[in-house]
Amino acid sequence: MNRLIAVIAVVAGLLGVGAVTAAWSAELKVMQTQKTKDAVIAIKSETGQWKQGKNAFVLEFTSPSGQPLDVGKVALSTSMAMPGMAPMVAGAILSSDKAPGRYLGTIDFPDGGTRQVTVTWDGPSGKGSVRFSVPVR
Ligand SMILES: [Cu+2]
Repeated sequence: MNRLIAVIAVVAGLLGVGAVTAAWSAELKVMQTQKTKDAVIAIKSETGQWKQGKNAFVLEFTSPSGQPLDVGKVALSTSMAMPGMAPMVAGAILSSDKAPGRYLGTIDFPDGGTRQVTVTWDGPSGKGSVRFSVPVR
C-alpha cells in the first residue's frame, strides 16, 4: 500500500492538484481526533503520520453517535512558528469523497516540525472549527 501512496503523490504532483481518487482501504490509521458538541473530526492516513513532502490523507466528520456527518464546505490549513521569521503556512487540497462527511486531502510540507492545524466547515449542520497539533516527521 505504500507503493499506492507513492503513486498517488507522484500523480498529484504531476497534476499539481489533489486529484486523489484512489479507493482507500479500511486500513487507515487515525492520526488525531477532536470533538465539538456536534461533531467528531478525525484525520487519518495509511501510515498514521505526516512526513516532509507530499502527503495524502482523509478527513472524516461523524456525529457524536458515530453517524457520517455532512458538513458542506471544508478547509484545512496549517501553520508552524519559525523563530525569527514569519510562520510557515500550508493548506490542504480537499475533495469530497463519495461517502458523506469524508474528504480526501493532499498537503505538502517543505520541512518537518509540529504544525498547528485548523479545520473549518460550513454546511447543513452549521459552522465550526477545531485545532489540532500534528507533528511532521
Ligand atoms: Cu518550518
